[in-house]
Amino acid sequence: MAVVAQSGTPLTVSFTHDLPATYPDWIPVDTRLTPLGNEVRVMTHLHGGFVAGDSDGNPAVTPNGFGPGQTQTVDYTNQQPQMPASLLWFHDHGLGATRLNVFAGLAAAYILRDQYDTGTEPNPIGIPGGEYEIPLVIQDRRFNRDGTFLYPTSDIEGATWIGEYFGDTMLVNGKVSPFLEVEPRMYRLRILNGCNARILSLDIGGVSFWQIGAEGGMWDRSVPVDKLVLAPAERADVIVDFSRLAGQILMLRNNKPRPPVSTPAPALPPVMQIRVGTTVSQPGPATIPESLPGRAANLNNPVAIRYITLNEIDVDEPTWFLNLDGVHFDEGPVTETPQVGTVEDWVYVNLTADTHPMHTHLVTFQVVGRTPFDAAAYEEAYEGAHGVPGGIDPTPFATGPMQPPAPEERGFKDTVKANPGFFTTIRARFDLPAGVSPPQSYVHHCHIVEHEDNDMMRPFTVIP
Ligand SMILES: [Cu+2]
Repeated sequence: MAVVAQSGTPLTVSFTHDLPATYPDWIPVDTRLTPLGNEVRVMTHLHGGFVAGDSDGNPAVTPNGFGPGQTQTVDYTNQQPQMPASLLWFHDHGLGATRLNVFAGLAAAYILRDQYDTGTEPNPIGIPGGEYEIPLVIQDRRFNRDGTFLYPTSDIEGATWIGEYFGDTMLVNGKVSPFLEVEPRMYRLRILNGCNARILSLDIGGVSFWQIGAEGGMWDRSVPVDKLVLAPAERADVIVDFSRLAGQILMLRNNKPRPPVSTPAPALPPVMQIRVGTTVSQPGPATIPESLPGRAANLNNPVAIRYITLNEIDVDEPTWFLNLDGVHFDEGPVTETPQVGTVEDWVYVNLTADTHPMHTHLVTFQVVGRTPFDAAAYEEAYEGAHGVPGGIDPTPFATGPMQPPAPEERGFKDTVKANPGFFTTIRARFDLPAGVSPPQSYVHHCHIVEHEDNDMMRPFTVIP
């Protein structure tokens, strides 16, 4: 399903818990991580939403979530410019159980329109619309022989939680072995990586993509890209021209992402077959528009810089967990407290071996760049009980200049790949929606949902 809303028009939504009171056996809860054991507690988060803390669906505000028969009612502001025409998604965010609730199916698309991006054809932008605009939600899954979903348990004694869930079957919009029939003309594909942990690197065998936007909406111009490297929760809005491919059978394929992106995922190449027909029923746009009515991210004058470390502790032991700033999610005082209306730089200092897609609630951000550094030396200098604490500048350990963001990072984003061997700098303005007063509490976390659940997430509070 998808909710379609208008940018600028607020929406009130009620989510009612109509699920069983406790988890069935095929959803293996690790009761060390959940606030109420094996009870099903749901909480829906609008990913990319600019909303008040108590409409955000986050565990800093409602750590116990919502139980059977309870209703979570939220106000989605759809306010401009923070929520322009864009592809968002809403999904469960239950504390310690997000990976399981999303895996089991609590995720869907949320599409925002405006006067330019109307979703119809023709439109003022000159891009494909109507049935030629196709949202593609990609998720990998495993199955039992009876067709039910399989989520494995840990083989570490005393643990149920696993470090990452990787499927052996790709689903697009919930379909196994999907195919898409297209006409030989231009299409707009809106792709969301909805996997728990898999980083996708997508291509259509030499067919070019023209990317026109990402998480934070449309850009100011189109950018050619040959592959789409999307970590969990990242989105790409692309135009693909099938007009010279009439009669061909193509494959949307997933490849191993190139370094410095790093992931332990086993290979899973086939995503979706694309069958190009021979007749066009509606010609649509003839050219890819060069300029677009969106925006590039260009924030200035940060008033603060925060260093946030990414640590992985006791790998392959029963006490295995991940963290931000060397502390658990709810351990100690809230350390990230931006003042409302100010711009801050947040620096994600990756001390692990893999890429983590870091997601901030409330704000979309500019990717400033990634700086290579000697992670081992930094760690050795500052290591505490559970990794390196937050707040320590890694710049003295840099081994080269900051690398600029990739061309496909030109717009505002809500999820960024923090690659190993680098510290990654993002910049955001911490505004609050109209009529919402500070303090307001949110979270930021890794969007590998296994990591988020254990315990790579921290609260932050926007203060007066
Ligand atoms: Cu992670």
